[in-house]
Amino acid sequence: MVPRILAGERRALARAITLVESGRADHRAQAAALLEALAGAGRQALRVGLSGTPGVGKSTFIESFGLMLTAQGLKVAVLAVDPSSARSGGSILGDKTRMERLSRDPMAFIRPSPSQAQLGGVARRTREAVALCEAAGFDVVLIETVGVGQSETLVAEMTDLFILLMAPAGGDELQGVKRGIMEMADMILVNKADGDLKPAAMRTVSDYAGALRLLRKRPQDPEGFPKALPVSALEEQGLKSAWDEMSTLAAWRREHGHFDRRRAAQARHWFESEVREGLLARLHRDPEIRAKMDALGAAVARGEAAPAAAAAEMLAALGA
Ligand SMILES: Nc1nc2c(ncn2[C@@H]2O[C@H](COP(=O)(O)OP(=O)(O)O)[C@@H](O)[C@H]2O)c(=O)[nH]1
Ligand SMILES: [Mg+2]
Repeated sequence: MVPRILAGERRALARAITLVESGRADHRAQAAALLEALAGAGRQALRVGLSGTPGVGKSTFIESFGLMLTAQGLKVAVLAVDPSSARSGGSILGDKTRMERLSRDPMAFIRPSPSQAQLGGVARRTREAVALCEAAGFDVVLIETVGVGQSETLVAEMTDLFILLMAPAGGDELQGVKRGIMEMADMILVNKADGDLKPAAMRTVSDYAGALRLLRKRPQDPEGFPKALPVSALEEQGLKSAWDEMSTLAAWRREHGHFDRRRAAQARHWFESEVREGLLARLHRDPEIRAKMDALGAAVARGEAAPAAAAAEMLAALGA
């Protein structure tokens, strides 16, 4: 599998992603070995996170932005983090039809999100899918997420650039964007800057530009960043400028060490959450440990053991 992935074979890549998505213990071991073997190639893509509320135009944007990139000779992979898909099951089909041209582009690879309810599992399979796409030689990996719950933080924590896609707002309201999300954004793109919506979009751009200036200056941003820019995914306007700004920002961060520092911190975070999840999995799976948990839990409930002492005994049994 390794040489075929390194050669950029899409079927091998798709199968490898299916492997990392599996929860089976033997598949986990195979996936870990595969990722280890591929890491040696040392390939790196620009990882771009894209978030925005449903209907803002994420799928339309990814299609036209992706096609603009492949036209420049760049290989583009698209992954999705969609914690709602397990419940609604609806967004995958819509995205596929909306990204029809990009999905037929030989320079592009699109992987719809699997139905998986648990956010922790989504994080792991996405991080691993990103690593697989990088090994397969993609230049840009776009990770789309719906702006709900923790999924934005999760995507921001696995990407080099985090982009917020917004719709034109009426008046001067800032669409109730949470401050935390504004602080995570490396760029705000106001979509639908076309037709009747164009004046509102331009006003919204200056509102966000103002709001971004008021936020604390971050060390990972050069002068003038983060920026707010208008785009039209539908009419394919402003996409090239948006890409130029992303490239400028990424190049500056590379030059000043922020890029590698962010990746190093992310890798460490990834490692720590793997350990945490592995320990939790043992609590749930290992029958001996489960039996001990049940016995100690019952003793605590009966008042025969103190919670802290019982927890210490449990942790000792785990070797922790
Ligand atoms: N006018 C206009 N409409 C757009 C633009 N981008 C997307 N749309 C429309 O907005 C709706 C939602 O788009 P979609 O890409 O599915 O949004 P998503 O839910 O964020 O993925 C669709 O009807 C699109 O045609 C744009 O740039 N301009
Ligand atoms: Mg969509």
